[in-house]
Amino acid sequence: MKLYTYFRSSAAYRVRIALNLKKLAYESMPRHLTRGGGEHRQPEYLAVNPQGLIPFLEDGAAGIGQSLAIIEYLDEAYPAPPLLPRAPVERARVRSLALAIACDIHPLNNLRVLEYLRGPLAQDQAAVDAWYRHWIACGFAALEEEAARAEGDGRHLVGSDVTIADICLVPQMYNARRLECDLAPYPKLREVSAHLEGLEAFAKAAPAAQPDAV
Ligand SMILES: N[C@@H](CCC(=O)N[C@@H](CS)C(=O)NCC(=O)O)C(=O)O
Repeated sequence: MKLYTYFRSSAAYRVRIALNLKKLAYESMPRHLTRGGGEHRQPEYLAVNPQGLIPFLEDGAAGIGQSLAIIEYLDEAYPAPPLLPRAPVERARVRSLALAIACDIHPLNNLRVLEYLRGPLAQDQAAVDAWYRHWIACGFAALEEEAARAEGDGRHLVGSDVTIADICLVPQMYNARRLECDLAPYPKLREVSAHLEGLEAFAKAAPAAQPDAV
């Protein structure tokens, strides 16, 4: 298996966690997101992934983009350990929390969005940082409330096993800390993330542990 990745990409971080949880070996194919205008924008990478985003997984002849599609593929093709609960309501709850992060928080703070704010919209760095923190705060406030209702055990967002919701949470917490967001209002999210970050599969997937970390 080959994973096109970038050490700081939180979407790739999700996939690295899933691969590690399932103990799947993979070759890391780093593509730097800012060097030379972004290696993910080069024709060579666009030929691999026309969406021009990181991550992208190759498993034999199959190529898959979009982190949640990749993770669900891995969960179906390599079922142990499962990353979704069995009960339909719990599966939906896990997906709802994962999507709240992957669709409603992360895209607003993606590199190309921040570049558009800085470039065509002529916003200074202070305004861009305020934008970033605003969308984290909006998303995390809802997630903290949801975490209280999701009946997690305090170490996982839902239930007592690692799920795709947890896999999305930890990289988003990493982003929030990197941008010095105030995390004091989210004790549940902090508690769950602190536990998960101590697990080997999460620690090995962390940005600082990647071969392309600079
Ligand atoms: N929804 C996509 C998001 C992928 C994505 O946006 N990746 C970021 C890195 S975390 C990226 O490639 N950004 C490049 C850019 O914004 O130019 C997924 O979950 O895989």
